[in-house]
Amino acid sequence: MTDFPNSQRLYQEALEFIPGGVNSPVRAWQAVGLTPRFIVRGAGPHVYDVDHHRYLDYVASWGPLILGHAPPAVVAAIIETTAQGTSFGATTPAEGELAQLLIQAVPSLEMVRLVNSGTEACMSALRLARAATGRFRVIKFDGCYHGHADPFLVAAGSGVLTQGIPGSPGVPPEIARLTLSLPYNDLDAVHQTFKEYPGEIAAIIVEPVAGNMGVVPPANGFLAGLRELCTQEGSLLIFDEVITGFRIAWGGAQALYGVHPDLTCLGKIIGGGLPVGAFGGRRDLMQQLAPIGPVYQAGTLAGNPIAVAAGRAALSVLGDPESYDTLEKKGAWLAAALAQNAQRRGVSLTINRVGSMLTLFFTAGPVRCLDDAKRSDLTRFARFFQGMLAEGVYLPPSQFEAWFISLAHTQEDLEFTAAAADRVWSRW
Ligand code: KE4
Repeated sequence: MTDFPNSQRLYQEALEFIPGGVNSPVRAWQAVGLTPRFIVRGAGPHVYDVDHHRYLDYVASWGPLILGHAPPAVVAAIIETTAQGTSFGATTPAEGELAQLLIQAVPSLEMVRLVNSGTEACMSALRLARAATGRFRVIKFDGCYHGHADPFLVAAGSGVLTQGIPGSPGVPPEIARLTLSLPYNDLDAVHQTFKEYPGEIAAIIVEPVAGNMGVVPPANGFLAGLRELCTQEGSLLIFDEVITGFRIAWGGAQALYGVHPDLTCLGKIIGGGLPVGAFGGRRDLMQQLAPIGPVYQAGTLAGNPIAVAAGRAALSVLGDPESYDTLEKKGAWLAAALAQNAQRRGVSLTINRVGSMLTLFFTAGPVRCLDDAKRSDLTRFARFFQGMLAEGVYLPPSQFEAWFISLAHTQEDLEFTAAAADRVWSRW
């Protein structure tokens, strides 16, 4: 797995035409110090690079591919739909069918609108929450990612309760300071913030299981506490379920934990690997959207027939009641085997897992928030990534991301993964 001349050549070429040679920063593999492998094919649990190496894939396109790569039902739906035309810019029967499926599955959804990405979903949900409440401040949590719209590219202020500062050049300070970024799982900080800004907070947006600082589950009572505070303060609770939606349960985190938000953002799995996002929730809120309401939101390819067909096909396979029990068993087995091998080899790590999403943090832990996650040994993480790649296992190239297990990963694949990790750690 160390010979990859074509990836090296293609990367040098790509650097000429695309910033960093990639269309999304994490794909540049900067955190692991290797040339990114150019992937040309996926099949089941595997991806193949341009130098003909095969890898067991735990990136899963950052979450969408819960069925594995190129599942036959999804491929067939895409081919069949494409033959009828690729886009009409008009409403289609399939959009309504996908909307109804999402509403039936996700407990708090009464209405839903399709968009093209998770970023659009979260950006639109926040605009709607601000319009509906007439307030403009928003609470988010350090280490949670809600796409790259300005209000979310905010670093936590110097003090826990202070206003946000731009997390990227180009984000106006006027926008950033309306965002208050607090420690994840810290309900007291949320309580204090509402006291600091009474009547000013439009919404709390939260990943109900964090995936973007690595996997960090909600502490007992955290989500219920957010729900209670929003209700009593007249603010809206937004669950960003772009990762967790249909990943950790058919109805997402809100079904698993029994806490219902006012608005939900979806993406990834609901597009079956094609660009689909969605946001939805209470009917009284969603009916404030154009064209029936004053809150503007739109999209040329929103509800695209091919993307909708891929999403519907994927969800129809995933809807088998056995799916989540199977995914839970796969996740539990792999986490236990990795933990056992790490302990045997004297490697200090913390494994956080919810269902088929997990992260190995190279720190003694526990990891309950971004500050905990940042204690991870990033050099050890990079060595582990490089070692696993050489063993034929393709992990997310960042300590602060999640591994995703699919229904295509067999028990043999999981055993291979645990054995590969053991071989890597045996050389430390
Ligand atoms: P997109 O705009 O990338 O479709 O979705 C943004 C988004 C929103 N909310 C959550 C919880 C998310 O995880 C994401 C996107 N996730 C990242 C990685 N965890 C996508 C990978 C990338 O940026 O290339």
